Amino acid sequence: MKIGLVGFAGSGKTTVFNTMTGLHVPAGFGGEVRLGAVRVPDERIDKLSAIFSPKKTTWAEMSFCDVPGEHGAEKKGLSAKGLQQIRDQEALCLVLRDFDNPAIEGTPDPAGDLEAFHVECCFADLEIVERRIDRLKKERKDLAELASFEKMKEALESDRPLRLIPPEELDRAHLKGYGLLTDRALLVALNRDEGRAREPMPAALAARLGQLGAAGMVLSAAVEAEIAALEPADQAAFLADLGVSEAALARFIRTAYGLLDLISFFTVGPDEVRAWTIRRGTRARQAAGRIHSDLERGFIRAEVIPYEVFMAHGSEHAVKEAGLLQIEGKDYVVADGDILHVRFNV
Ligand SMILES: Nc1nc2c(ncn2[C@@H]2O[C@H](COP(=O)(O)OP(=O)(O)OP(=O)(O)O)[C@@H](O)[C@H]2O)c(=O)[nH]1
Ligand SMILES: [Mg+2]
Repeated sequence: MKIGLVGFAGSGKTTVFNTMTGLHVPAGFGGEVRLGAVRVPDERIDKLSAIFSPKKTTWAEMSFCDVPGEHGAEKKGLSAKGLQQIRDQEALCLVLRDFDNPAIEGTPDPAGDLEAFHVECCFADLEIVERRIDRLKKERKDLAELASFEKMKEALESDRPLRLIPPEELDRAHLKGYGLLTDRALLVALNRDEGRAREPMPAALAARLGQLGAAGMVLSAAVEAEIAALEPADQAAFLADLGVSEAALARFIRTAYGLLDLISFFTVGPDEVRAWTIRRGTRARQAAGRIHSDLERGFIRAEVIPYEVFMAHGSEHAVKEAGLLQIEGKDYVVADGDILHVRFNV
């Protein structure tokens, strides 16, 4: 999963990037696009790894991309270059400034910034959608695609992001390659001064996020970046002082997994214990394809042990003895925490 940190100049994107990755990229004006990957903490993997003592343990990964803000523009706005950098991301984390930044005029206006960003993205998408409609009308070929684009036009003109159109109403195969911004999952990080880190998101802002199909979290990036750089054992006391229960990265991951409806399944063995991330609802055969395309192609069956069942019995052998090994076919819907062993033949 690749998440782009986006937003207006000086909102704290680079500081949020440092908070999430534990890196020390200098904050301040501009800079370049930067990438940083983090391990998705999962106690279940820690425990499975302790049992199997594999040669290798692999946690799920999430990567962050820090997209630099644009300075010197007279008003808020995103240039063509800025928009392109945002289009390249899989999911968006919009950082909203809710602290006084001496380098930027005007008091913080996170709700206004959210609207400005939303409107810019709608306009940018509408331009692409209209151009495609003109083209399709001239060519008079693909009526299904034209219908999809008309549907999108209608949504955008009434200020609705494309992500709100349910899958049964829009064939997203038509959207591939267009980089439509409002179809990206959106997670909003309200970035505050440390004194206000424990205040909840204002109700009106939370309601607006709901309307936009977005999720939100509050953080105080400047101080949380410092905390993230400490030894894990030392972090808890500082987080408690700040009034939050867990690290910003853990909060972010929980919010993102919820928003994107992601779950993890595991593979285990003496070589590797590993977490894999999939969307809830993914079937066994497609899940096997995450591991390797051969496993999807030659899929025969999956042997499944739910994590809790495994831990209750302590070994695969004991699970089998107890008659609890599940033998599942290609259409089995993989559940969070399933330990999968795929039988295949190519
Ligand atoms: N008080 C306070 N200051 C912050 C917070 N987050 C960032 N800052 C400060 O705001 C300034 C800008 O932060 P950056 O992280 O560079 O912001 P940015 O969005 O990456 O900026 P550009 O990439 O130039 O658009 C820096 O001086 C940060 O130290 C915060 O939560 N509280
Ligand atoms: Mg920056």
